[in-house]
Amino acid sequence: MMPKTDSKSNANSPDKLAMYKEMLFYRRFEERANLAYTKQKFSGFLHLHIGQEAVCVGVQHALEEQDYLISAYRSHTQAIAKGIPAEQVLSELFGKVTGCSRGKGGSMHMFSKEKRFFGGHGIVGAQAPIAVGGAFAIKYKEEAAVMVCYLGDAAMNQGQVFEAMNMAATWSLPVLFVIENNQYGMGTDISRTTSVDHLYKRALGFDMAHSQVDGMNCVTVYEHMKPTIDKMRVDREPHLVEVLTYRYKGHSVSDPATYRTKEEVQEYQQRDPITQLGALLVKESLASEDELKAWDKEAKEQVKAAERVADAAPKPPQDEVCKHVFV
Ligand SMILES: Cc1ncc(C[n+]2csc(CCOP(=O)(O)OP(=O)(O)O)c2C)c(N)n1
Ligand SMILES: [Mg+2]
Repeated sequence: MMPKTDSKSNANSPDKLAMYKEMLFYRRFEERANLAYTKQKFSGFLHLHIGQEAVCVGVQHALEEQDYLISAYRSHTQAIAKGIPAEQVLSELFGKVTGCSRGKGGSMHMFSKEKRFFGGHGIVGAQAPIAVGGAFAIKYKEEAAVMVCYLGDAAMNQGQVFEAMNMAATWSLPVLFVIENNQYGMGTDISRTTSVDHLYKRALGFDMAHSQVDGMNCVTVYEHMKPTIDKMRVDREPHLVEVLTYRYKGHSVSDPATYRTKEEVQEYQQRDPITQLGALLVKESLASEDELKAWDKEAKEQVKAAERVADAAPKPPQDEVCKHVFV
């Protein structure tokens, strides 16, 4: 029904074929979600991750099943990568009872306790203190896991993120802060809101390990994350990685993204993570052009199949309305 992210990659030989197919699937998934939105199959918010696929896949290949992940609202594909079936993510978008949050969370609130995916958070930066709490639990229970906390560049200016990072560093908690620097917080360029030129420098204030990586290249992301995470499993210290990436679409479906130039978008598209890895596969004779085309067709069919499941699923019954809510 859909590709399952396997973690067979190791530092010497990343599973490039799996990475390629997964990125392709996520691209087609997001395009289909966008199409479904324009057909008014669902409403509310929709933030797409198109252009940022290499981050999600590169990180996931460096993780193990016991690891935890928490994110913001641009997280459909991160949820699938962590093991939530694509049809459950689509069902959640469509408000169906079979959605991973029983159809009550929608686009911004994917969740699975079983798959250790702790959201989907709509409040910018809100996932950081939760990640640190989760990392404390990992340490307290002596689990061999790490907590990955995705944050956007704009989230790096939220007060609670500073507090969370300070606590993670002070208490030596195994949380990996992955900053997806796509240069914009909604329509605002990062340089207009942020004092530092590189976001990894923020870690200096907490004496926290830090690094930076090209987020347009999946293999590079993986090769950076794997030793970083492996080290964290041993030393149980936090780490901040700034990942340089780019979103091709607007902030959400209602944003025409007029605050940036066409040339800027094209510049990144020339380094498209899927095209880049496809070219590498062909160059290394791991795949032919025909195979790349066939996999694209396959990915589109897999997404359509997931959509059929979501379409056929029922809406939550009326008596569900007041269940699993605080107030
Ligand atoms: C506390 C808070 N302030 C403002 C908002 C409105 N808001 C939603 S997304 C967003 C931009 C966040 O950008 P970034 O962290 O860079 O993530 P990206 O959207 O680029 O993935 C803002 C300001 C919010 N949801 N929460
Ligand atoms: Mg951003």
